[in-house]
Amino acid sequence: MMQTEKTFRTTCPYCGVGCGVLATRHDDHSVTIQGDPDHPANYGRLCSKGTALGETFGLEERLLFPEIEGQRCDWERALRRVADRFSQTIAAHGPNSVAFYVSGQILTEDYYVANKLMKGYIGSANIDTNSRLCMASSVAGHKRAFGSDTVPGQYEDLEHADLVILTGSHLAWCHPVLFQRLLAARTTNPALKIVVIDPRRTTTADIADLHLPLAPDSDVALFNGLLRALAQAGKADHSFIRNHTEGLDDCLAEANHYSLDVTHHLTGLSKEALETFFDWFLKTEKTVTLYSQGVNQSERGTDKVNAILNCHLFTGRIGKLGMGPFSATGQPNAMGGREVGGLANQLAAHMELGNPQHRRLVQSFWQSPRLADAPGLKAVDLFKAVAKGDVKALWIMATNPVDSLPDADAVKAALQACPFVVISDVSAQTDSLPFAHVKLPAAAYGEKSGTVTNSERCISRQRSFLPLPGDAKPDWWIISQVAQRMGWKEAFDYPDEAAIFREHAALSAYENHNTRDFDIGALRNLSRTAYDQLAPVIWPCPEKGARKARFFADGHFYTKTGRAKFITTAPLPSLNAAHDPQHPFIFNTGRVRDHWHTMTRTGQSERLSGHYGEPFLEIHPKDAAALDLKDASLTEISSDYGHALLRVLITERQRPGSVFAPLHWSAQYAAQGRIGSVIAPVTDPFSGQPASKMSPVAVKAFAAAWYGFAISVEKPAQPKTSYWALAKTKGGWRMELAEAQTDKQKTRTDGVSLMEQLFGPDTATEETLSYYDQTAQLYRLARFREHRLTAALFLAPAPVAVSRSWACHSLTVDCFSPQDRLHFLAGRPGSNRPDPGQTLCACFDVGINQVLQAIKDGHVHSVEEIGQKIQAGSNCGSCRPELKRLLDANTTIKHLKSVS
Ligand SMILES: Nc1nc2c(c(=O)[nH]1)N[C@H]1C(S)=C(S)[C@@H](COP(=O)(O)OP(=O)(O)OC[C@H]3O[C@@H](n4cnc5c(=O)[nH]c(N)nc54)[C@H](O)[C@@H]3O)O[C@H]1N2
Ligand SMILES: Nc1nc2c(c(=O)[nH]1)N[C@H]1C(S)=C(S)[C@@H](COP(=O)(O)OP(=O)(O)OC[C@H]3O[C@@H](n4cnc5c(=O)[nH]c(N)nc54)[C@H](O)[C@@H]3O)O[C@H]1N2
Ligand code: SF4
Ligand SMILES: [Mo]
Repeated sequence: MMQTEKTFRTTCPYCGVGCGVLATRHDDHSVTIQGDPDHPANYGRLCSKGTALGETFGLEERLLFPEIEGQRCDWERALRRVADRFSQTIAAHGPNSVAFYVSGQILTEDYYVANKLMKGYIGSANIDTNSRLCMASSVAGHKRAFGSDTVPGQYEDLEHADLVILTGSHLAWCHPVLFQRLLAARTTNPALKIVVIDPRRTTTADIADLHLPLAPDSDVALFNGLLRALAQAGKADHSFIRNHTEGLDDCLAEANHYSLDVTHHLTGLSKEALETFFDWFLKTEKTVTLYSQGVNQSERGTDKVNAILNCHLFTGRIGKLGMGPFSATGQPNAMGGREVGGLANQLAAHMELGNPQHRRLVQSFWQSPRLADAPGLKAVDLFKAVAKGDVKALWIMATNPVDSLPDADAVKAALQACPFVVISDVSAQTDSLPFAHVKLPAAAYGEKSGTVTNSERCISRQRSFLPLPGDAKPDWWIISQVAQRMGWKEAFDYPDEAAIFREHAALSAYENHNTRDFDIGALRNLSRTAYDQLAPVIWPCPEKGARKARFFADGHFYTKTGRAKFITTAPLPSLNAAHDPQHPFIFNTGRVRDHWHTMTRTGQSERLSGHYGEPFLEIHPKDAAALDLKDASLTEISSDYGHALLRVLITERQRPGSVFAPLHWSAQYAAQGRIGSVIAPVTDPFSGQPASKMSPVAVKAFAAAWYGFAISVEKPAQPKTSYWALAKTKGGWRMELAEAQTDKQKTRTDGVSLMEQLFGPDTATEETLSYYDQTAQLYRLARFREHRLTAALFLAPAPVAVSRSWACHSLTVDCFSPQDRLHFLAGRPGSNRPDPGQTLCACFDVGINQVLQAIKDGHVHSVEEIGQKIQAGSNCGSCRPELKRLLDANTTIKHLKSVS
């Protein structure tokens, strides 16, 4: 057979680290993924999500054909319908009656044409993006201080710093390769200190020299306190402040209120901890402050950003190697979206909607019939306008607002009421799609081609290495075709994505003359071949003149005066959840290591579904005890907006009074796991970014009549029970279940009927065995086909106590002997099938019990040795903090035992 195996150089589609990937397509259509050793973001490293990319290329869940009102149709009809309905709506109600809601997960070329169509041709700025939920506060903070949305930092700064402050960032899980670079830097430079500022003790905090578990949303007070301490210690960089900044006096006057006592009082941090933090910052020139959603997603997110920037400006620690503020972006193309001006209050190429000169320039470059002249609606307001009927036609691309926006049930209702909704997605199964009048199948990662920009402003190519399946088409093509059918043929007649990129690059340079930070003029004439071969490049890269090595090193900023601005930041009056007796807990939300947002892709990977199999709520032991919540039971959280049903995870990592849940579980994977419905639609006044980390909620125990656990080879149907959560596992699927307490007793027939609800009636070739323990009320059913297990269901009055990993593993066993069947029904692993335990290392599929066994056997004494002996932690490294914790806990116990 002819060998057609081929390796493609591309970029990871998940987080903003933007790692280079080598994708090798094999003759059997499988794809293997490796880190690209030559990419400057990762130099060959990948994390668990990147490593498992090969498991997400299946077509089972893909949206492959356009649909109108649920009926498959050809592209011409679908495009025509979208174009006609948008044109008619605009003709009848004006340009602001339509809107696009797009995403940091489309490519720069897609984003550029969407923004051009809305702002330059439709003539409205009603295009906003999920970046509003993500980076908007950083954008607003940068603009206030620098006059431009410039991220001055670069990854290599982490390697040259002596102090790295991670605030509102769970780097180990959310930017794992950057985290690895940081750990490697500490190995080379043992003097490097790491401070983690996060109300939760995360696994990122485990590696910190100092963890500051501040009170939620008290960051402004903390950094104001730091600014005061810097001033008092005489740490001002006077020449930098005098020559390159303004506004310090007012800013300092405010900061001076934050004495150690006041800061201690507001942040809840001990004075010793504060003094240590201040002291390290005072003494360390090479300091990087890296921040993410704990900073941005807040009612005072923009002020938090500026409070950080103030401290760096004050000390002149900006624009130089090994120092500076650094906002770590979330999505793979969050930065590209900012470059094309994808937010409702921006114009293209880092130009301003509010600047008439910029508007003239963009319009003359586009030669467009009109140009939006006022900011459009920001995400939360956009959906409110949809609900009110002001926006009558909405096109959603590459984002799932029914899950990810706050007050998500209101978003559902808005979409339900909207006369015309178009959704472009790669998945046929998202929570938003049922509301679409027209569904458009987009090309997915691996099929699409274009560019993305990562957190350090590095533009990299995503290259296609898989054929387009079904009728799927790239997003830029879909948007351009609609634009052409709306009457703008010439302006959107792009032969390919390279042509769009050239136009984007040319606009960035157009009459720029170093007045705008974003300039990639050197790339404006790339041929198709040069575009295809484009190596990763960090902007700016102007066509003429020297390329700036670093922004702000020369003291030049993009404000009117050319000076950076100190911004006076005072905490807003607090939302103060603790004072709402109906909702006494603060609800903090975020991410887990192995899932990506609403799980449309990572949910398909068995390896990535092993770390956490269901939605959960972290709660402090004291709070759990007061509420009579037992570990592994279920809990209901509720707010004025909605409620969710989650598994209880009791942990001291959580602050008393706060609870935490991940945002990932959609209605595709859990009955009531959509936590977006619980979040209050409170936004930052400057950025419009929702405060997704701080909603007041009530927490109570869920009274269950019974709990269940099921596994199956085929995907089970969604049952009608109060609780269920579905996850992929090796050989099939697993599901957790529970039903609310009723008067009805659990009976045998309930088990059989639930089994049938989930898996259908058993076929002639299948045999169902059951086991019933009347006293303990345990009920177990298992279905076999020949020697293999096809499905099983365990029911009990308390959370089902069988090992999940062992049960799941049974799906892959070739030969079930009669004795194995009995063992299985008894819920116990046979001695020939040890239980690996919960997945700890997703890269090599190593379970917690395997690690514990290796420790117990005395084979391993360090994280490195665990890697050498059983591979865990030796690839992406994001489980290393968890390995270290296991090692510490278990070697200490052993040591104590041997002493006693
Ligand atoms: N595994 C994984 N990685 C991802 C993603 C994913 O879905 N999964 N998504 C990507 C995207 S789009 C984004 S935006 C990034 C997000 O990356 P991060 O911002 O690092 O992740 P989060 O978990 O949202 O939140 C970070 C931390 O902020 C803390 N926090 C909450 N409130 C406060 C506060 O008041 N002050 C401070 N200082 N901290 C607080 C939370 O406890 C949490 O640990 O991750 C990216 N990477
Ligand atoms: N409570 C709470 N809510 C949050 C957050 C939080 O921390 N807490 N974080 C917020 C943040 S930072 C973010 S970034 C958002 C993320 O939230 P979303 O953007 O809603 O989440 P995703 O699951 O990434 O949605 C992307 C969708 O695009 C589809 N898709 C993937 N690739 C393509 C493509 O190439 N083209 C098209 N057309 N579709 C594609 C996927 O199948 C999926 O349906 O969530 C926000 N919401
Ligand atoms: S850190 Fe992981 S998810 Fe982020 S880009 Fe790199 S491989 Fe992808
Ligand atoms: Mo994000």
